[in-house]
Amino acid sequence: MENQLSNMNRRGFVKIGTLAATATLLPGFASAQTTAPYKLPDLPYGFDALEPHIDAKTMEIHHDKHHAAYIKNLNTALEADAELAKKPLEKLLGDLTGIRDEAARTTIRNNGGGHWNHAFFWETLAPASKAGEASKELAAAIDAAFGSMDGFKKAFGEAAAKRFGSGWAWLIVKDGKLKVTSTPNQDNPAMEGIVDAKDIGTPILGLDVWEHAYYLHYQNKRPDYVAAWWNVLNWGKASERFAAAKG
Ligand code: MN3
Repeated sequence: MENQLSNMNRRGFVKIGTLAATATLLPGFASAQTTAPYKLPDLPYGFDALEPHIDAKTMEIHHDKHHAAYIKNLNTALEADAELAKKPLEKLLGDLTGIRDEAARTTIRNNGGGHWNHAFFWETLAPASKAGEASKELAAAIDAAFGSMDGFKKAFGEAAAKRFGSGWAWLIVKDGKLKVTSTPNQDNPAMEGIVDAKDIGTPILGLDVWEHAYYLHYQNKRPDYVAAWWNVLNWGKASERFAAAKG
């Protein structure tokens, strides 16, 4: 359904050639503001809640400095354009090619993507004691797509390890099926016309593989960070997102 809507609007966009809003493939956030100016959302747990898998200092710098900087830059760009500022972030990111000014488009791509991806990432994590399990439906879809949970973790870990430089590994729903992919920088699976068509879909999980996400504790050992991440993955949230994406 969501995908059909997206295709329909994409055709509409091409046909009428206006800034018509495309359907967003991004789930929203319960506590998020819908339009600018954006504020840094609180973490849903303490900085040290993910220890020893993700250390407190990394979480503090990642949230208070990196995420805060994306928001500041995003707000600055939107202050300069009242029309863009009225659009919800999910719509801006889903229709970046509709932003005519190249500088604004680049800033919103990098910093709007940075804000959205990090807000999504914090909610993707949970203390190990609260990580839970995949719903029956999500577990069955993982088995169908990857053969087993281990098969999924292997595919996801490879996507995370092979992403050269900075970026994200994703589990997305595309055409009703689960798929692993990755994007560079702060791009995400809603950026139609920006990222490769094969990477477009509704995100269920996202893993930040920028060095700032792990370097203090793991240094160059990105695969160790990815392996530890499974311990603090919020399966309840992933299952909710999957149910919503499947409609
Ligand atoms: Mn980050």
